[in-house]
Amino acid sequence: MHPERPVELTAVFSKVLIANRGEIAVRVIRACKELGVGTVAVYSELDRDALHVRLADEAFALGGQTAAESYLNTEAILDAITRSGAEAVHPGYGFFSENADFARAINDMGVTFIGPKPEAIEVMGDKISAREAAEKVGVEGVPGTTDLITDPQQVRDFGAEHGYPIAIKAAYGGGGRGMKVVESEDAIEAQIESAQREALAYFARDEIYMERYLTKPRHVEVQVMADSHGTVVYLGTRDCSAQRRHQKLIEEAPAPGIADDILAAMGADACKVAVGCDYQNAGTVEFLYEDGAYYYLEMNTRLQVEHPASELVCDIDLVETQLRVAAGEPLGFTQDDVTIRGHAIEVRINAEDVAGGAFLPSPGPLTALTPPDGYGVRWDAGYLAGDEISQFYDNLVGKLICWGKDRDTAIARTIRALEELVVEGVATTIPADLAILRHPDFAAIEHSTKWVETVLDLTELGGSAPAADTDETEPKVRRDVDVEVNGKRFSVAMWVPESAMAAPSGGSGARKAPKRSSSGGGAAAAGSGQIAAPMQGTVVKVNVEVGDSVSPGETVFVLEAMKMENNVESDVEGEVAEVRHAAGDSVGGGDVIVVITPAGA
Ligand code: MV4
Repeated sequence: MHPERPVELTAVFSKVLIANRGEIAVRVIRACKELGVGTVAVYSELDRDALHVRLADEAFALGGQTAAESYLNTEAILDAITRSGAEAVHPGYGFFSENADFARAINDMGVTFIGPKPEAIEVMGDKISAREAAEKVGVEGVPGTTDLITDPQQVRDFGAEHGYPIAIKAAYGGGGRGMKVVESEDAIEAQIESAQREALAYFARDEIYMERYLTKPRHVEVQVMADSHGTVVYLGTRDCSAQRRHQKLIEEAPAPGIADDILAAMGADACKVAVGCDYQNAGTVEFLYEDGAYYYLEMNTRLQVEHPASELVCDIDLVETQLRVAAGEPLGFTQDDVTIRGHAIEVRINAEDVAGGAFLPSPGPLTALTPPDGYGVRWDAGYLAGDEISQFYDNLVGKLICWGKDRDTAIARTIRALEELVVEGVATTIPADLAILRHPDFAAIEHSTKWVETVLDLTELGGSAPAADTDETEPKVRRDVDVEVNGKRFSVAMWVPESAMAAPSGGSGARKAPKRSSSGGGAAAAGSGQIAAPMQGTVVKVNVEVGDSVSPGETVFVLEAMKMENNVESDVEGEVAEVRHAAGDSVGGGDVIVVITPAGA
């Protein structure tokens, strides 16, 4: 769909530096190559041989292993830009993509930041000014206030007027951290305290504000694109409601089951917000959608992970367009030229072990990786077979994006392609992805942002092939299995690699494993009063003292783990006999924190 635009054979830039790694660096490098643009990769010590480095024309070492030492090392990246002579920098997503200071530093060097102006990044950088920017152009958020909460009375007053539940959010937060739900008046103080503590821990600022809490919203977002000549368009919508703990699992475009006039109004509102902050380049305006109404949430001032879903239904290469508008080209089309055709589904394949619904990181070598193909199938990955997923970075292995003439076709195709995809050496989220795609609620669009965590049962999931390891040096363990021969049962002994005992090995796909407790190794059985940490983490607060009476379901301590605060509850009625850990202690999964003597024991 590029009407009247002649194919531009002149390179938009002579050379672009990609300040990122993995899948998105590869995506940008490919787009540059197609435009005849030279590519410069940067890499950490661990990424010396990574795919993005292999594909780029040139590569500069940043040194370091962790993200902070490498891809977030401003000085090293600015130095690579200077030394490479790159004319422009693409930040990808994450890392420096939404850092106004970084964008400004690049612009000050006379180099183009492929993204919005620093001022737009700043306005959208905190939720309160982002909300005010939208209100200024008449786009409404969830009913609430942009005033900071300084007194619990403000929340009481808001509750009296709008009712409960109320969401308390971190003003300078993101990714759902620092958001707490107040179900009733008596929980106000505790939730304020908890929201502030989480906000302070993650964002080093504890300002909070409030909104009405929507109990079953869908996450619907609008892709926008703006050139430097005042043209702003939206390139359809996406639904990203299939998520767990703020990690998106599956995204689709367009947002399904929402009337066309509502989607069009949302698109128009997204463009208004973009115009209001003098936006340029690609951006995403997020909304919550519930019961036919939508509410502005925030704007992400970067290209997003899920951008390919929009590309497939709009037939527009978003990265190519980013490069062109950053180089000053006009968009060359208007809103009327944008049409949505069919349906696209993107599945994120992360190196995580979903067994028992745990989603534990599973770094390691990709001993095998065979992507699917066929009609309507796209595979965007940062790795090839033989590459390694490092524990130090995001563990996204790749994204499978499937197009279909309608949503049902796209779902069927995505399932088919996922069943073909072979990933070995690391566990992946494929079993969870399949569970979502095969679920009737997903087919019927009856899911919400809460659905994966509250409705979908992942506890029966097995792992997905941590290793098809036949390494003879690996210790073997004896395992007795029952077999049936001619209708008769025999128990036979097998010697299998130790790693195969941790999770079933073999190909990808959903696989049944013995039901596992999600509370991790060594955790106490229900009702014992031995209240353990469900996973490795840091105790942020212990709510009880020796001698206290507790009832089942009462929060006895708060554990910060996997970037979230988790309330750990008593499983019995009884009296606290021991408190083994205090706030600040690092604890392992299964460590008993509080011992409760059950009543009557
Ligand atoms: C909400 C909400 C319900 N009501 N605000 C979480 C992340 C942050 N960006 C906004 N979030 C939410 N804000 C009100 N007033 C529910 C969520 C929410 C959510 C939003 C989008 C995607 C996934 C989510 C998962 C849980 C909660």
